[in-house]
Amino acid sequence: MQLNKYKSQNVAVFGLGKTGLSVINALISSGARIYAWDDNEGQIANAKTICKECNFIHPKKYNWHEIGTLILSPGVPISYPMPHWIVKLARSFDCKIKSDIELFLEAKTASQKVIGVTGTNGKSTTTSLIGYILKSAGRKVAIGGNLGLPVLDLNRDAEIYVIEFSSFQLELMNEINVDISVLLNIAPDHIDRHGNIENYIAVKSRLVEGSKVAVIGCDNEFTAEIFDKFTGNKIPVLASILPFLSFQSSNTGIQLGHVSDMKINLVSNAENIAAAYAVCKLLKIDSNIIIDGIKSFPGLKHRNEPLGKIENVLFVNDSKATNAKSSEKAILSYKNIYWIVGGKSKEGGIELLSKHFTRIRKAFLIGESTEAFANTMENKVDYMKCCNLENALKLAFREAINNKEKITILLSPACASFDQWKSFEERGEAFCKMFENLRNAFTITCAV
Ligand code: UMA
Repeated sequence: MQLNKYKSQNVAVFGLGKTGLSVINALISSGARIYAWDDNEGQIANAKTICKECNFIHPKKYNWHEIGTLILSPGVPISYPMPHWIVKLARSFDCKIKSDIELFLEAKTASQKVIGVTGTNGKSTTTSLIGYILKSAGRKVAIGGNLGLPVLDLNRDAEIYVIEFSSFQLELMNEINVDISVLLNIAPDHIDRHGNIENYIAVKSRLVEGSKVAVIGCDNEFTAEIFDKFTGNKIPVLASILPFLSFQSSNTGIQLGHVSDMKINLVSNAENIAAAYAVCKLLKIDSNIIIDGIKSFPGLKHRNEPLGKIENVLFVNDSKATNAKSSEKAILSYKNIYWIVGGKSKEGGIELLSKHFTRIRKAFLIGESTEAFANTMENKVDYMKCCNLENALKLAFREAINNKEKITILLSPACASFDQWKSFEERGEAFCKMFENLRNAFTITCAV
């Protein structure tokens, strides 16, 4: 992306992860002068090797009167629990604070459309599904944002951009202007960053308010309320009527046929599918192309991802389920579940899942949340404390293989991974590897 507005301007960039590096790259090639910093020395050292033209100087030494804008990374807190020191410093000099997505929105042409997707759960899948369908319809599309590729790294020639917005990114933005917004659902998440659920809801609503038309999931009490209050163009999507997904604006409904026609799980993806359908209809994509796209979409890794079977036992990797609401979707997709659960718990723990405990044959508890989750399960569901994922998988498999019934071993932690892993991806990859090893060992044992 060319950021011509910043040619010959002095711009400060704070945070030198994926976002910061993409911002520097775009600004340097647009002729801006960059002053860059990070709290982590290793990140500065890394950035120095990548970007020779940048000034790596501590912000306290900047001549702030000459710096027009500070570009902040989404991981740097702007308000809660308290504004980061760089935020206070920039504000004391009336320096404008912006996000990479604002730079992107300023630079794109008027004919390039932007679809913004947010919500607590399902936003990466919905973003990817919309992109997948649009691509299959022959549209020049680019997808990115919170799901991985920073927006300024996206192909500049796309006709449509599908961007996943996190609450961190939305909080940073002064102005939001997208063609279509998608708000899927809201459940308590990132409360340590936003202070309380009300602030989190307010931040998520900003995408809806900054769009020409909003597609809003109405199965959820928080988002249904946002739908009711929003006075702009809006389309409700209801995923609760299965297998017919109601698309109320046209009152037509879409029929997806039998669940086995699809690669992704219909139960856990109903809302994502309904929202993607609504967006693609708004973009005037033919219904048959949309439905073919939905059916052939392979899904994303770590999201209710079936890995394979060993005898009567199905293994499912849902490592992305970092809160209870997200795990609920996977739990509702199977019966006879051996549930591997736990990690760094979110507010409320797994209390809201108690009503589904009848689907759980046994829980295998891992991580920091073990004692708290054992208390929630006491006298309600059989459980075993396993300490870590490797033990849990071995113990679950040993019991499941001796059972004649069909069993699903489901890793759906309902927790963040940071107590034992670097990320949910690392946790999911480890689970996939353990499954492969188990399958190989099992095949060899059977062959002998
Ligand atoms: N940093 C500081 N001081 C701080 C906080 C961070 O100096 O107080 C520095 C770190 O040392 C590091 C850099 O800031 O060098 C990291 O910036 P960042 O946390 O904003 O991370 P990026 O690498 O830029 O990745 C971000 C998103 N990360 C976060 O929002 C935390 C990525 O989302 C996103 O994929 C990427 O931009 C591209 O858009 C990840 C995420 O975990 C997947 N998102 C959360 C979620 O999905 O729940 C919101």
